[in-house]
Amino acid sequence: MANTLGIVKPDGVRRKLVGTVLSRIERAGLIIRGLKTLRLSRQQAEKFYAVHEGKPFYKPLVEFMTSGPIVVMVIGGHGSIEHWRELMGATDPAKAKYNTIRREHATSIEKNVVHGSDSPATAKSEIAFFFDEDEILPKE
Ligand code: 3AN
Repeated sequence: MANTLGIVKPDGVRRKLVGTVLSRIERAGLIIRGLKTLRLSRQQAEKFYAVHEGKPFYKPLVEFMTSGPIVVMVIGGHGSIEHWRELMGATDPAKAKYNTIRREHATSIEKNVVHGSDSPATAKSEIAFFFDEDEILPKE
């Protein structure tokens, strides 16, 4: 029952998709255990995406992620990591399955509305990046 980190990226907030994303998570039976709105500094975005440093999309990605507010959330529930990634769909919206958030709402591989951790280790470090322990609802 590990938690995962979800983000509504600046394009999603700008396009007023926060409610849609939260609603999909809840309808899927997952639980929102932590939630906040913030704007990443350049330094924070560079650190968050450090694994992509040196890739051609790294700089534009940092630009984009700092271009406006984001919503970060701790998502819990059975199989939350995989389940949230299924709801998001593939990174490239053109390759994402029908009825996924990215297929329905993303406008490009970069402006793809949402983020989700890809493994238990990543989930742990990404959650700690944004949330203190006491900002996360305990598991019941
Ligand atoms: P995901 O968010 O699906 O786990 P990652 O972690 O591989 O994807 O990539 C992080 C973010 O970097 C993506 N959400 C996307 O915004 C951007 N990105 C990844 N690959 C590309 C690419 N080939 N071109 C442009 N942006 C990319």
